[in-house]
Amino acid sequence: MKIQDLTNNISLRRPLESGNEEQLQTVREVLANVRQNGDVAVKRYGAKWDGVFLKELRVSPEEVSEAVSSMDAQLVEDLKEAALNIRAYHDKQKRQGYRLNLENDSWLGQRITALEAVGLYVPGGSAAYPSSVLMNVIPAQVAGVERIVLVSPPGKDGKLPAAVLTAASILGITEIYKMGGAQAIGALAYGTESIQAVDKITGPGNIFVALAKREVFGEVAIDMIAGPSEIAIIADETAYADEIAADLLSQAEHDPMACAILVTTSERLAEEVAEEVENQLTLLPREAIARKAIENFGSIYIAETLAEAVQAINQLAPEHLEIVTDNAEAVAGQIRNAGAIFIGRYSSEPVGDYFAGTNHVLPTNSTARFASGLNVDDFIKKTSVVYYTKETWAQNSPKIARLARLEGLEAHARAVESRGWEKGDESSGS
Ligand code: HSO
Ligand code: ZN
Repeated sequence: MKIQDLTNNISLRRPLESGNEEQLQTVREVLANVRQNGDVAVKRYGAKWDGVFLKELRVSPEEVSEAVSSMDAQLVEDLKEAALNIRAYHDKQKRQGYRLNLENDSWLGQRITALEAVGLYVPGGSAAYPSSVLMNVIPAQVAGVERIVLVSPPGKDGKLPAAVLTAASILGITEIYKMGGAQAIGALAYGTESIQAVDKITGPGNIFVALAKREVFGEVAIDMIAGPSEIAIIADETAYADEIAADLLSQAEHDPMACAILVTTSERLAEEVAEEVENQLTLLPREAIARKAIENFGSIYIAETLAEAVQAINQLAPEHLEIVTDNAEAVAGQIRNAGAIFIGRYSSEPVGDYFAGTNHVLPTNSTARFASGLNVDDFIKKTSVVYYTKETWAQNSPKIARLARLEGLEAHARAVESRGWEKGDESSGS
């Protein structure tokens, strides 16, 4: 890993994969076809890209129970415990509506309503993570979403990974379809004969899925378009090089485009971590991926002071930030921009990926400057409510009419003025 002096202009901003014209054309064609031909189109694309033609897209209860019983019992327990932790953390995010009482029995309100139906996309292959099923589904359940649909591309054997089905089953999710790619996004957005459309689509996917999500956005809501994983670590003399290296590699193994950065005040640590990363890399099953990530976006920076390190991190706005320093809690207090913060030696990043209860769907590419990790708010909406009684109307309608005329909107002015005293008493609101 390259060691360099911190210059305060480091940036994690990497080109967001935005696909090429040909890929976009394909996605548009697939979406149009699914919109027009429904299930048939979904199944044909499945045959073409997943290598299996399915008569039935929906996963049967038998398939789910078969998957669950094939799993190691301890792993099922671990998933359950993780699910409990995630639920406990997200329960605290639940919101109440509110009411602001005005004079004369008038009131304003904000009503919280869960989205009715959401679809979660679970990628196929080696990125089919049961932990991501938990992280996407639980906030939706806590929000009170009634219908949660899961879609994922099947393997050539026409099956979904047992671990994904088990995670879904632990959460009580029963509406699961074997479909992937742009066709799955089309099916969720437009609906088909066998799949009802949803209101929001969440979850990561390959470039075709990302492009399709962008295309259907507006007709349905989508979550963020997540980029490759990122980890930044602030460490001082008190940190252990082998632990820091291991944590950097934990995110490097996700993707050749993943990013791993150490900012340290200790030259000794910088050198030892560089050496450790190399040693540990050769021992990793996913060495090839992690090595590419380290080569592409792995760096060690030496800062003069912790304050300088903090400033650099706030500019970076990394997805994950670990703070392994003396008095790490105090340092954490100075961080403005990070998707998630892990304090101290024992809060290694994977603690949050799997188990602590915080969400692992987090803003990447420096978007932590303005964005938050997936949370309960992503699955609710807020509706404002106004109830003016006759008295409040009478007091305020001249002001409203004047403001309307200021904007040249006469019909607005006349609408508020049209309420007349002579027409009798106000009707009751609720
Ligand atoms: N660290 C990833 C999430 C994940 N890790 C899933 C393991 N499984 C998000 O950046
Ligand atoms: Zn991870």
